[in-house]
Amino acid sequence: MAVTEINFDGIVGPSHNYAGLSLGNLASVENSGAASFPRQAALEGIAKMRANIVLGLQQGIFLPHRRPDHAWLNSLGTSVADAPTHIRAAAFSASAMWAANAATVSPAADTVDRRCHLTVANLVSMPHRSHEWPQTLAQLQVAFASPKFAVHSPVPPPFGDEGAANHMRLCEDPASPGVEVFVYGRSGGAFPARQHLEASQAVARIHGLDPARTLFVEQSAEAIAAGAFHNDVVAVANEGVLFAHELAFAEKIRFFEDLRRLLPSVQIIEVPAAAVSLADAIQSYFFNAQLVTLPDGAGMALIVPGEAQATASVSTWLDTLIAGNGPIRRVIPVDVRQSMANGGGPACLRLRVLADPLDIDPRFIVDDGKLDGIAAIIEDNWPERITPGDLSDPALTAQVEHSWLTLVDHLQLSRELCGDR
Ligand code: SUG
Repeated sequence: MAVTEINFDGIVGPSHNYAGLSLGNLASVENSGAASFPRQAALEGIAKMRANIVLGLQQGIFLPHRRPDHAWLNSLGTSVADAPTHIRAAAFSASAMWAANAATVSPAADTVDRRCHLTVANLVSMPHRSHEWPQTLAQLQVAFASPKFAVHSPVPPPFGDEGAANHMRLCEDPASPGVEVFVYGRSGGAFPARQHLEASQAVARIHGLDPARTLFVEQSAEAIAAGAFHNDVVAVANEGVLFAHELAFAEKIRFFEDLRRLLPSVQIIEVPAAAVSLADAIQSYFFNAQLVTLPDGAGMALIVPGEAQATASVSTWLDTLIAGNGPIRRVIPVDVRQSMANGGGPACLRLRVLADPLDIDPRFIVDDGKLDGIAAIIEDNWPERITPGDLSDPALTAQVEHSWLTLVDHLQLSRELCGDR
């Protein structure tokens, strides 16, 4: 098989709930305390993967993390029964489902040793995400064990790294060296800037990127203040196309000049604030789309959350985009409502890796038949509904743990993922 883009989606874990843990993520805060539907959430994710397979795209999975995270609670001197409410909720969070935050990926064509490099994100800015990295690292080490890959531990705190959600790669064609763009935030606003410049620079060095083809771009303070807690809430790139909101970047003119110098063929599709306000962009999440290249020269498709078309300004703009005959030929809505209510759209749920699928551990690659088996386990085991108060109920802990073990066993990953954590 040839090198191709594989989207690895995080399967939504059985403890998916709305505890309002992410300051600066408007949906997470607004839905705090609401009832969640983990089974429905996970099945929505499976349906999204199936739709991508139908489009002819390669699909991979990452497993939910083992929750509650007893090891993390122990390291804080507490337990599920005794922990303060917000710490217990952090130990239960299913936030590893947002695979765009799992790692930053540099394809082999961009790196000095011609291996595909992955650096696990430390996610230190948010306590509930800061304990994801050990289990993410364990999975990536299994999935990408081939010498074609180099999997790195996270950059050390206090430098916040949120992975691919703040990283874009543009290129002439996927197999030739690209331009890697790292977007960081500057601290000091009302909401935390979760991606730090120092972390982005460290990842670029660790991956052996060519400094001449690597850009560090500041996210606009306005975007962060409006709720764009990651760049992928206001911009997305694919091959030679950058699709971004007008107010996404602090120094847009310089960024676009650098990009055009390094990649003269780049097509920049900017959405003016006059057409779609930042508030509408963030509320509808339409930049948090998967911008994918369809097989057989059918152009690109923008896989958007269903909410995008329900927002009048966005829907009008998308109609104009398609009518304009540009590189994006189709807009495809998907229903990931349960994830959206915690601030995660279609793009958050996946990590893109440019590689030969045959170089990846097959247990992490899926087709429709394999998704049938996973969906059956979700149907039979995942809790139907959770309210934050349920997190202290031992019966929920037992169900969440049993559900996870059943899936891991089914995928034959118990040996690797059921260590002594
Ligand atoms: O880190 N939500 C996630 C959403 C991540 C979206 N990812 C990307 N944009 N790539 C976050 O803010 C909410 C959890 C809670 O409130 O319980 C949460 O973690």
